[in-house]
Amino acid sequence: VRENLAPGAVILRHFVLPQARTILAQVAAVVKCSPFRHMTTPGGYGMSVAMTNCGDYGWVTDRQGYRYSDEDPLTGKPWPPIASLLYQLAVAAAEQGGFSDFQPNVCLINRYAIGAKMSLHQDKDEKNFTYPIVSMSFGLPAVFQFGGLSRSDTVQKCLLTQGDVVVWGGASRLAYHGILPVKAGHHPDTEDCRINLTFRQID
Ligand code: MD3
Ligand code: FE
Repeated sequence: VRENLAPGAVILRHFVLPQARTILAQVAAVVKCSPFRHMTTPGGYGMSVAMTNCGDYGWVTDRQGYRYSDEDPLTGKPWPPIASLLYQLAVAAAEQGGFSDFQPNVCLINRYAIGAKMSLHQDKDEKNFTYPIVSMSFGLPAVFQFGGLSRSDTVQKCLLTQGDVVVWGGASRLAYHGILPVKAGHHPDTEDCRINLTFRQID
């Protein structure tokens, strides 16, 4: 099921629902090597979302700033690789969204406990904005907000649930977006949290 959310943004509802439990097991394997951690923003705030990465690079933030790093600052080791199933599903989703040459080399993994949120922001730490970002959601539902190229533009809201995939490219690539605080609930596959994966290509 394919819906156009905004110019350049396509939601593929339940695109990875059949693979959800396998993907969550692959996330658990990543977390054994590179655990979830609450990173600090350059302004000194602890993020409510816990994060880790797999891939050639991972997105990190600390008092020095936001950046991509080829090693996990917590372990000093490279990030675990992107499992081939995950890679293939991200590439297939991008293709459905109209992006045929996507070779993601970063997968940022976000874990939202109940009450965790992500404030409105733009993703602009990547060099090349012609590549899309592919996101996959699992576990508890969350309200996703997305607006325009200015923080003050009006936002639309949409609910993201287990297995939903969104491809963000073209005119939507630099849109402001965020996640409202996750409401209390229980999901059989994640217990009491929401997991989001974002695939990026940063070369
Ligand atoms: C729209 N993550 O990791 S995914 C992020 O659910 C992030 O964890 C949210 O925003 C989450 O940066 C939202 C959907 C998403 C991801 C990237 C985008 C939407 C986007 C980039 C541009 C426009
Ligand atoms: Fe983002």
